[in-house]
Amino acid sequence: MNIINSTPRADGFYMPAEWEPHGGCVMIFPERSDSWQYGGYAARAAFVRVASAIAESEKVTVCASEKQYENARRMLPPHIRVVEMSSNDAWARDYAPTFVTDGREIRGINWGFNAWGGLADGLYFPWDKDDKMARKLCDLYDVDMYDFGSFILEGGSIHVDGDGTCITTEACLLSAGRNPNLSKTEIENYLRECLNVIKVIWLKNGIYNDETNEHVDNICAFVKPAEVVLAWTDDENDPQYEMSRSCLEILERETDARGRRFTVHKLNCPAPVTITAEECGGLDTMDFAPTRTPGERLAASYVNFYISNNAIVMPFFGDPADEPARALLAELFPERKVIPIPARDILIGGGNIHCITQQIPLRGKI
Ligand code: KQY
Repeated sequence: MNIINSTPRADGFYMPAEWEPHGGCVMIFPERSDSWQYGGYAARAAFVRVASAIAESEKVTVCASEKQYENARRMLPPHIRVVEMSSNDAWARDYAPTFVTDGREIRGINWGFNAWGGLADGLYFPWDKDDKMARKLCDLYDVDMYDFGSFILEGGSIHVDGDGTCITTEACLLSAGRNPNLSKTEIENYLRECLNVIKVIWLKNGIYNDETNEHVDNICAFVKPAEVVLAWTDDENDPQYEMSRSCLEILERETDARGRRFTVHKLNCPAPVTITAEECGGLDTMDFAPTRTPGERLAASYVNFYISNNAIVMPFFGDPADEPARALLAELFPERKVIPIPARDILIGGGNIHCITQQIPLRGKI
């Protein structure tokens, strides 16, 4: 693996949209007992369902610790590759490489990772194994790498349309624990250079109580250029209402990199999902303190889906809003089948299906 001392923009590489053809997908097997209840048994079963759904149309690699390797190999079907690789947790979206392409070759980007806010408001310490994963994965896939390790960014905090536009949230990218010495303009310049985009749309916020400082991938996602789904609620008494409303107002007055107005599809959230005392009882403490408290609201959103080569792999929450969400995504992606996965056990960890997956663009032209 070579480290490339320029930028994707300078070299004519860009981050493709998620619906463009994939060569594969990376995931990480969940294990830590302060993130995943009851030792992670149910979370691992849910991850296996997600990996199997994605593996119907692209090569999935699951990274597992030495301790979990045999278990992962046994639980995952044989056509899914399992590699032993250490990590601190299981959020491939956030610390696997962001891949870029020039249409012939793919390269990886290594961002700096500090567990969503470092010593300011990060979610665990240490995070050094997570931070090394992008480099290890570039080596594994034999792709050259851009090293922006001094710039803190997680993959879940950006979405691109592959046509010059990136969306993100101020709540996350301007948070005190990420890049406090950089101005908004300087952060935007990183995104332009690294993702090779022309325009960055800044939403103010994301999903209520989202512990990532409100990643964009839980609130808003492109479904095609100039067309997005936005997590929504009609309940004006829900704090999510003002947050989603603010995003809608920004999207309605903005245009994308090509000057197009956005079509916004409201994707209604499930009724507030809270963690039970029984679930909290299955979580180990972190530094002598509980990681969650009974009744705490979890950041449940249907926007956190993954676009595979032939499917939309989406979370279900056992809520009446599941089916309308499935129907909307089926309408928006008529070429793909929608595969719902019961996702409460992933949500308890603090994210969802998009957060635990990272797509790898196809090498070369199709
Ligand atoms: O991308 C994400 N949503 C990751 C959340 C991390 C939560 C750690 N408990």
